[in-house]
Amino acid sequence: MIQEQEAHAAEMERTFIAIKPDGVQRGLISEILSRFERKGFKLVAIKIVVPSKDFAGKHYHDLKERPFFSGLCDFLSSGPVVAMVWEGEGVIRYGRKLIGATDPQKSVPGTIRGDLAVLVGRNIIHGSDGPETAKDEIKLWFKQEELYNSPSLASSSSPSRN
Ligand code: IDP
Ligand code: MG
Repeated sequence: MIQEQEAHAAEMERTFIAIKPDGVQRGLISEILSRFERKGFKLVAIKIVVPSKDFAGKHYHDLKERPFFSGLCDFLSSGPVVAMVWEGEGVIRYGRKLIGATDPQKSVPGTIRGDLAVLVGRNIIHGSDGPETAKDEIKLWFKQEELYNSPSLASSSSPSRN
């Protein structure tokens, strides 16, 4: 049983979430964090970074043929970004639900973009769109040692958490 739990923890799903410069500038950090936290997802890494334009281009590499690519990279590198890794069952797909559609005009009320944004170019938050992207983006933004790993259940000699 303990082994099963450990294996489960080791494979726990993770996603990369970033509050873009517009979200930080508008003072929406705690609002966004609280939506993920209240849902029950676990924050395993967080830092503030101002990415270079080159780094922003790596992050958005799949969009490099799009007409808005350069402007998008300029924007992502225009100020502080809150880069995070969130963990939990179904966090990749459900994180996208919490975020809402790419275009805030099409995001339903109740979602982050639906409630807090108006323009597609200023949609305040990024979330990985699938397991492969999540893995790649976590690796791009974080070193392994920056990610919190829960202590092993088996080796824990601390008092019961009940
Ligand atoms: P996503 O952020 O919902 O995953 P993507 O299609 O991956 O959406 O696009 C990345 C980002 O590029 C969007 O969040 C948005 O800020 C920007 N973007 C997407 N489409 C447009 C557009 O048509 N005009 C301007 N910016 C766009
Ligand atoms: Mg995307």
